[in-house]
Amino acid sequence: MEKKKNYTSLKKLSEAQGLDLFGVADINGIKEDFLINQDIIDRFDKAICLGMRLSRNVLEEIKDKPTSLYFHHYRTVNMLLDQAALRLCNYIQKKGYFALAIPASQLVDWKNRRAHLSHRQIGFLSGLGWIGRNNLLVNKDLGSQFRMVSILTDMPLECDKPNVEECANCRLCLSVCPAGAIKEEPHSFDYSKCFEQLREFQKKRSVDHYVCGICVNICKGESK
Ligand code: B12
Ligand code: SF4
Ligand code: SF4
Repeated sequence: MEKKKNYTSLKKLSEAQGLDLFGVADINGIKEDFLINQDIIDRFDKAICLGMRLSRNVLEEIKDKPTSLYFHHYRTVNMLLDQAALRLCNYIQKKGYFALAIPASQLVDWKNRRAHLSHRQIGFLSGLGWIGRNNLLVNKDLGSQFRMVSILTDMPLECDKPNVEECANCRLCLSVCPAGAIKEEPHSFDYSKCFEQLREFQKKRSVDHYVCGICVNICKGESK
């Protein structure tokens, strides 16, 4: 009863801030891989994943390279996600539990290009979508057109179940990737080719950061 009540209150709080996706994952069994100090990570057994949709009009301006509108949008959505996560953390802490927001986009291991944890993995475990051929989390309604943030907590909460859907017959993203990084099987995705392409965009000053958005634009989901 308490778990359901807490779940509903947090979901309402996230919706009130304009967020589109909410899910909770059981992280026992995966938290050892997080790049977070052991004494801190021991406190948590769940992760809340929040998702915010991206603007269709901003994405549609992307043809063969990232645009400055997309770069601005990317930063704005990250900021909104980080702020929403912080508000949820404060709410949880006031209720007497631990909570830690993991930044929407921050690297802690530059050599291996890893963050504190993978929002894709948390999003998958909290039932927000499946890992697509484009290596992104794909939601039934939003496709890949959303960004995420996660919050670690020990608050009693119902946990969601992973999604069993998949890309099935869709192959739209395979032909649009300028780097040829997207393959038939999600696990064959070529990180190096993708990263080289993003560096190339940055070098040519298309945008001043490692963004692209081409595979995000093509993966629209059902809410077209
Ligand atoms: C570093 C990084 C990059 C690096 C890539 C390095 C890397 N190894 O991921 C670079 C700069 C190249 C990059 C590129 C992009 N990124 Co990036 N990136 C990140 C960041 C900051 C960290 C990722 C990380 O730590 N990876 C470490 C590895 C171990 O984890 P992972 O690859 O994320 O997860 C894999 C495993 O966990 C496994 N897995 C887990 N569960 C399951 C279940 C099943 C069934 C399967 C098969 C696999 C599986 O599959 C996952 C996907 O391969 C995250 C934010 C975050 N904290 O998660 C954003 C993030 C992944 N990026 C994102 C996006 C959108 C992009 C770009 C489109 C750029 C842009 N904004 O225009 C491209 C897309 C590239 C692509 N198609 O994958 C979004 C993805 C949103 C979504 N809907 O999925 C994230 C989550 C940021 C956010 N806050 O939303 N990124
Ligand atoms: S565009 Fe189609 S094939 Fe590519 S990730 Fe999205 S649903 Fe999967
Ligand atoms: S982000 Fe760009 S280069 Fe990387 S997989 Fe998507 S379309 Fe290809």
